[in-house]
Amino acid sequence: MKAKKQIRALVIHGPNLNLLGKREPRVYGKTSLQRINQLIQAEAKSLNIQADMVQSNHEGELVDLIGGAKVNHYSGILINPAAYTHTSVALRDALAACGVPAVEVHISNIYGREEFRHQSLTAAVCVGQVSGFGEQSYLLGLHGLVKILRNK
Ligand code: CA2
Repeated sequence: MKAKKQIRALVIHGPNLNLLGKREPRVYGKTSLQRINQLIQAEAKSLNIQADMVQSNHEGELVDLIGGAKVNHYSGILINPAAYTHTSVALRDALAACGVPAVEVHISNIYGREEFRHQSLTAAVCVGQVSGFGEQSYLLGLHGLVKILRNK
């Protein structure tokens, strides 16, 4: 019998998420990005999958990471596009074309904030979105992504 290929998830953090835990704790909590990555890594281990984390403040670099996911043998993407959620046709096009499923996550509830955050250009080309559960949004999103990949 052929062994099942291990699921590999690429976790992408968008612009300014490197500031987590250092500024605006009332909106984004006190947890640092490093701690969030540790939590994701622990969850990935319990799900028996591999997860690699990256953060970039640069739109083009994010486009390249998304576009390279499939050739780099990732089975799916978990992404917090941060401010680019609301502005980036380039990220939307990259997600639509990348050939692997993506789940969008947000720490804050973007629908309970300023009106310009209510629109996500990227969510429609993702398989789902999790918003408003703090750092737990990443873990919930990872579970959703893995469920979709296991049912494939
Ligand atoms: O709630 C989220 O996860 C967001 O994606 C965070 C973005 C925001 O633009 C989105 O509307 C919602 C902002 C990320 C910047 O994070 C910071 C963290 C600490 C201090 C300053 C910014």
